[in-house]
Amino acid sequence: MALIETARDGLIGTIVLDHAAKRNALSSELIGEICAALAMFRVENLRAVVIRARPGVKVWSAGFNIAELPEGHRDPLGWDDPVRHLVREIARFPMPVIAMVEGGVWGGACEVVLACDIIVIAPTASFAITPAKLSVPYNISGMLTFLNAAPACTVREMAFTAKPVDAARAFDLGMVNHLVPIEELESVTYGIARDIVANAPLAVSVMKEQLRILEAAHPVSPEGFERLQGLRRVVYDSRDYQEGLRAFKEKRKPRFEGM
Ligand code: YZS
Repeated sequence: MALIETARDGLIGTIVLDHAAKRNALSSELIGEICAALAMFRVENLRAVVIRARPGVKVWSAGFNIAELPEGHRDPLGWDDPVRHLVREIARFPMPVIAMVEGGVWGGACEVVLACDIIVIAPTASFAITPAKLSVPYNISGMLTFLNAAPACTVREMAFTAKPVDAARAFDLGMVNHLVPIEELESVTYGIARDIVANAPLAVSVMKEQLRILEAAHPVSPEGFERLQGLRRVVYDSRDYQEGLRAFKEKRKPRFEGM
């Protein structure tokens, strides 16, 4: 695989993000490779999976591949977009998926990490929710991932400011399971994976699925759902959305007008 590496140690599988040149931006190609690796691990009946980047990275992942966002008048983060696929694959993977994180985690990658079952981070990790930087209408199930992972007031602050939350704060807020010194990142992560695979796989798998269903149990009326979609459309139909994409490609600050 060109953009990731995979490894196995007993019943534990590892996926290493390995596209440093693009800061592990979540292109459809990279996500396709992660999903293929998860599918392979599923067939091999592995009982825990670790998703990580190469040791020492400054950026764990720069988020959605901005070059692939549609130019306008089309939902950029619809049901079929690659990040949504990946989040669903992680949630539906029958065994726990552990994110092992050092470095910055941006936008869609922040959602991917928060969708993992267990998160272990080093002091260099940071997390940013970035749609307001680009004028992107984040999608509804993605907002739910954030709300399930952090207190609502934290999600608001992160979404409205788009500023990264550092490792210590992420840990204090309960967004991640463990914050450990960099030298212990691997031993703690794989120690948790070994504890999991020593347990009864059917019970673990069923509890994961129970929790997934319960976390998603937020009924929305048809009218409420249509309003949520309509609100998003205001953003992706706007000039600001096109300006956000153009500014990123031209490597300049965007000039947003609110329309
Ligand atoms: O110029 P080249 O070809 O070398 O490519 C550059 C960047 O353009 C590319 N790159 C990306 N390409 C596509 N999508 C991205 N998200 C992305 N991020 C980076 O990687 C090459 C190296 O980037 P540099 O900027 O030179 O690297 P560096 O100086 O180390 O800075 C790293 C960061 C991560 C700080 C910087 O690349 C950055 O600010 N990237 C954008 C971070 C971001 O805003 N991500 C959110 C993407 N949006 C989403 O996930 C959602 C759609 S949303 O917006 O709704 O949250």
